[in-house]
Amino acid sequence: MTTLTTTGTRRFRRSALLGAVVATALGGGAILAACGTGGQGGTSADAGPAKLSVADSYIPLPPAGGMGAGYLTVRNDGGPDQLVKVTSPAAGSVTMHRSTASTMEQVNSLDVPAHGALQLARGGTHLMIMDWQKAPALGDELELDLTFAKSGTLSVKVPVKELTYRPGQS
Ligand SMILES: [Cu+2]
Repeated sequence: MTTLTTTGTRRFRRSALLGAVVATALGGGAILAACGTGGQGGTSADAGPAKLSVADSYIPLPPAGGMGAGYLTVRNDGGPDQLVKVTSPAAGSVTMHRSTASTMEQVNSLDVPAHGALQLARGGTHLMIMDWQKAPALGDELELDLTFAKSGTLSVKVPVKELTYRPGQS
């Protein structure tokens, strides 16, 4: 039955992800530590509150029952902040990933630079979404709740687009 196939696929994908998490624990310590100290550095030049907005968000249509990716840009017209958690009522698991040359690793936070932008885009930093409540379809708008260290939680509706979609296309 289809249900069994789906479960099998999901279990396989999840263990692949766990592998990535273990790899992060072994090799990513320096990166996480660097993020932590970056947040505490307290550069006085940009001490004001962050002013965040989200643009160009989309989720390429995931394969049935499969893992999806999420892309978006967090613009910031104020002081520095950090994206520390992402959740969704539409999915059981949303994690932040950073792509490296050969693989990708899970990260606990992503810097939103002062008067700059945090970009989650193809080939780079992205969201990994699993355990959908209901298989996403083209045209769906799925809620993502982005929690920032200083600014609290920002909820955005993210459209599901074709697999080949790039921002700027209609
Ligand atoms: Cu990933």
